[in-house]
Amino acid sequence: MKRRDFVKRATLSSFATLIGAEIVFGSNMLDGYQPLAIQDPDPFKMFQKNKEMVVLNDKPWNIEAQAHLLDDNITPNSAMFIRNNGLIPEGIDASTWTLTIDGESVITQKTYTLAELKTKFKQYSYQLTLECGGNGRSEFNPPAKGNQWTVGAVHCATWTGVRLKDVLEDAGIKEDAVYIGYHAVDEHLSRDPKKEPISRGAPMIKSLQDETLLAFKMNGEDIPLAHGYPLRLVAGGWPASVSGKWIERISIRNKVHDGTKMTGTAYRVPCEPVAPGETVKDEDMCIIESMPVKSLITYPKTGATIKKGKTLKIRGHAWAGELEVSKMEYSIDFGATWQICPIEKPANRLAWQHFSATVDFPKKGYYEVWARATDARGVAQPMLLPGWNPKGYLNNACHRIAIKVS
Ligand SMILES: Nc1nc2c(c(=O)[nH]1)N[C@H]1C(S)=C(S)[C@@H](COP(=O)(O)O)O[C@H]1N2
Ligand SMILES: [Mo]
Repeated sequence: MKRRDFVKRATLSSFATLIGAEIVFGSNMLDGYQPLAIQDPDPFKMFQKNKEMVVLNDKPWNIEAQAHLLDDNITPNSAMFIRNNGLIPEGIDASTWTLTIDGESVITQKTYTLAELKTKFKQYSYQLTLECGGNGRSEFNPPAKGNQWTVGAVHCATWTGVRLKDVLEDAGIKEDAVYIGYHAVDEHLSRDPKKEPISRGAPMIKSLQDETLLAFKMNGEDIPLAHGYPLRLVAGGWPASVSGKWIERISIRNKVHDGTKMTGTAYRVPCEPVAPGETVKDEDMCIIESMPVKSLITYPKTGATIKKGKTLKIRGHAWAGELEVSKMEYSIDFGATWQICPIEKPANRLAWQHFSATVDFPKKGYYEVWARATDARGVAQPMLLPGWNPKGYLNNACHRIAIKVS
């Protein structure tokens, strides 16, 4: 009963903030009623996104970037894709927020306020590539259900927080620990409080990495609400679904975490390649871990026209999950020949790397520029769609842009 009242009051005040005025008779509104003024909200204003971002779904909110919007080395909020499985929480009060560490494999269950986290543990900042496991899903055939991401479900912002490792070790990790699982406060679409929209996690080896943070800042400011304010797990290089937003509890598990979206076809792919459309048995599916090598041409925007005799500067980013990108190439002849282009070192481990090149075109006409990255183990991006899987994950095919020389 208490929580219900609280939610209602908090909702009223967040409605008022969105509308920009007090809702005078707001206490008469039935729980769940949405004032007309926000029934059709402007997502670009609400989330402070660039107007060229593409809304894929509004219930829940899923919004993606276009390649040219991701040109910055450090992605600003305005170009960061939003991926939600449930409803963005309302009325969050950071001053009363707590994080609990529990689970079968915790030595002492502990609860920390945000202030305690910030003062008790050393703070670190890392730039981290977070890509949705379903980025590129729109190209799979037979089509995969889910948000039809094209290329824009990736970002690389700077996150500041404390190491998950330091917090877990403070509570104490039993020897039988295998995995961590996160629990967040976003509501299931059904609004059934017993259901979690998502509760994923990572093996201990990833959880204890230096770069795996419990973050409270993004690009030097409070994390925007849609990206996990006031506390977010960030695990760069792995499917971004591991990076739980609005985290209130982390369980140290003595088995692989079995929360919502850890099983079945969710964020899992066939352990061995299968034919397109094939049904795959549960026990033949494996959890996605490090993301594959990939790159994006962020300048110019596809469709650009240049004058004959002029060279074209291209640039973009490349990333490879846990690995570094060691080679970057581009092709202007549909992949028949490839030119090497310089690739910078990452700002830190798990940050994307920048490439640029000056391209010459032999004559007037239509061209495509294709980009191909190779990781430190020598694995290159495929030119065409990689292995089909039931939910359309891990499409790391080469990115292409169209260019006309006139
Ligand atoms: N609590 C919570 N965390 C979440 C999600 C969610 O729905 N709820 N979505 C996950 C998925 S699938 C992705 S791809 C990333 C997206 O992060 P972003 O919205 O900050 O870009 O958040 C992850 N963390
Ligand atoms: Mo995702």
